[in-house]
Amino acid sequence: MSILVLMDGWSPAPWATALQSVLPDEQIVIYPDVADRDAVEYALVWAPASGVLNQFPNLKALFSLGAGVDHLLRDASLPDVPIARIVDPDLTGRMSEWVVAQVLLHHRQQLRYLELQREAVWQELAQPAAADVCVGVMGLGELGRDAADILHRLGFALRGWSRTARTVPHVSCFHGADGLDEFLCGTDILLCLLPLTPDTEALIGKSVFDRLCSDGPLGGPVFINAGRGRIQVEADLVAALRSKVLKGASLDVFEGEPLPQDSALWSLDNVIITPHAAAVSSPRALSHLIARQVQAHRAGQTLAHLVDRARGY
Ligand code: NDP
Ligand code: OXD
Repeated sequence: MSILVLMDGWSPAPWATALQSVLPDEQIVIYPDVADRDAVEYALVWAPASGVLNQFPNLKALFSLGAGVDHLLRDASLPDVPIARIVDPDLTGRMSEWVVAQVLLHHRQQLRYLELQREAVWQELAQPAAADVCVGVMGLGELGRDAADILHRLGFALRGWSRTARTVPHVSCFHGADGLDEFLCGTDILLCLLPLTPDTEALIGKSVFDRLCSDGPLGGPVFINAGRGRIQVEADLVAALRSKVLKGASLDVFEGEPLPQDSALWSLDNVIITPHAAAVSSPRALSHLIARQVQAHRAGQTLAHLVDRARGY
């Protein structure tokens, strides 16, 4: 019996090493060097090519090595076994660090201060209080709720938007298509921590940007996305940033990754770009979660953090 490590774009060796150290009695194999495909019971995966997982007839469960599972669900021939995703304090903490850094960079007008610094200009900018700035969090899941909690402690006002009705401390909650308008019109900084599903694909474009609070204390709304790139319509995003419908943006995810060299986003001076690095999955930290999951499943228990395929996340 063996556990497969299969990934595209990530290095599998650190995952195999970390997993072997916490599951010393298990046989860990790395795709494509798999002598006995029938022996594979569990697979740790990131962005497998469509059809590959179908080659393992005795799979019992799949572990997405990210919180998102769009990289798996796009495979129409995915084996019909439970899929568990990453929910872990290490990943959540990394995402909240990135979110807080980006919110503060825009709130404290750091892009403008850097321009002034380059011109050797000593000039203080008017600074609104955090309490006068509303961060609207799209996606009140594991990551959205943690980010909201920390932003609340920094003093920001908070709104949240989810698919179903949620109650989150210190967050004015809205949900569904009916709640979107009211959510957006009071939002100064729009933070996307949504999963990519058929319902969220291309959700954030011109009509969303136009509905954000245009007369807020920052002098224009800001868009921050660490959810998935295909949730944003990049042509609309570029137009909104050029026309100053949006004052600025921080983007970790893109319609196509790596972001193409010729993307207009690279050259806009009101945009901060990171290369899908907001919350990396750490083999050392996450191997413990995977080991607990494998042990629980072998003991006949239900896996934690299961994905609902019909919902898409
Ligand atoms: P969760 O599944 O815990 O939360 C998802 C949230 O999105 C829920 O609140 C859900 O609503 C909401 N949602 C889903 N579909 C819709 C919809 N159609 N309309 C409104 N709200 C919707 O996910 P996580 O918080 O763990 O992760 C979120 C995403 O972050 C991941 O799917 C991944 O794409 C991205 N990510 C990016 C990383 C990076 O490095 N850039 C790293 C890790 C994750 P409800 O509460 O009603 O179910
Ligand atoms: C994830 C990611 O989904 O890294 O965890 O994008």
